[in-house]
Amino acid sequence: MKEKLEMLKLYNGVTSVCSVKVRIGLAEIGLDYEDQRLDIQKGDQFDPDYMKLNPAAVVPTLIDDGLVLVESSLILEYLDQTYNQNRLMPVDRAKAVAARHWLLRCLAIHAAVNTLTHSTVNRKRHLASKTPQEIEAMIARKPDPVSQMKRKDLYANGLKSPYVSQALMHLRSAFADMGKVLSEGDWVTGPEFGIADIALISYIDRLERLGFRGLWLDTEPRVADWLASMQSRQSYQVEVQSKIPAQMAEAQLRDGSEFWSELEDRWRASA
Ligand SMILES: N[C@@H](CCC(=O)N[C@@H](CS)C(=O)NCC(=O)O)C(=O)O
Repeated sequence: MKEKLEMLKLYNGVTSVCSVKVRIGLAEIGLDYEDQRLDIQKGDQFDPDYMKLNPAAVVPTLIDDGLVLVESSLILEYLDQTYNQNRLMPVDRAKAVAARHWLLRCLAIHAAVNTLTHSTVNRKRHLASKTPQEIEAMIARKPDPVSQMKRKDLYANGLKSPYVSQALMHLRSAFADMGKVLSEGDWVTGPEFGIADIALISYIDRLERLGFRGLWLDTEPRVADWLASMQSRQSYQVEVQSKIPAQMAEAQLRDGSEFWSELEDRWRASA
């Protein structure tokens, strides 16, 4: 196990799903960290100094003793390997592969949750508070032209965007697979809590915070039970529940719930 020479530094956003994922991982392992909070609504991620660390201009970024790490799933695995003797990774070969598969799937699941967040509450807020030119300028700051294209489409078309169809397809298969594995054990890779549970919690939690729990409640009730177990862990309470201001959480739920009926129609139509 590596000796920790200096405090880990985590650049993160308070509600950002991939930041939450790493913060929960740090708490589960029992690692302290220096909390470098970025306001991604304001655009702190585009600061040129920050972009030297994370050229994609996204959070999170972890600094460990001069080593710069990006990508939340990789950061989780690095922390487990370096400071936790791989205790969050299943020992069983097949279960370890399954855990890594979930870490990879997080890229698509992240994109899906990002789509549902931006096509609903974020779109509504930006359209209400910014001119079309301001929205265009905000999107133009994103370094990746494909991300720009996606964001433009979500703000133009909301839940009618084709990216929403893609998001629902990935979520449907993720929930079905979660339901299946959760019928075999309490956690995503079996009877032991592990890295795949930490990797997935923030995404499902965000959907619930948007008022979209109908995406799994009736069809995959085991996902709801798993989410409740995750939310009762101390790591979640400390790193999510107590850090997201109540007012912010209430506004997200109120705004998101307005879109549930339209989203539900799309969800049923795409089944
Ligand atoms: N695959 C990356 C995704 C990182 C990402 O997109 N982060 C979001 C917050 S969850 C972000 O920083 N967004 C800022 C923006 O879109 O400008 C990871 O898991 O770390």
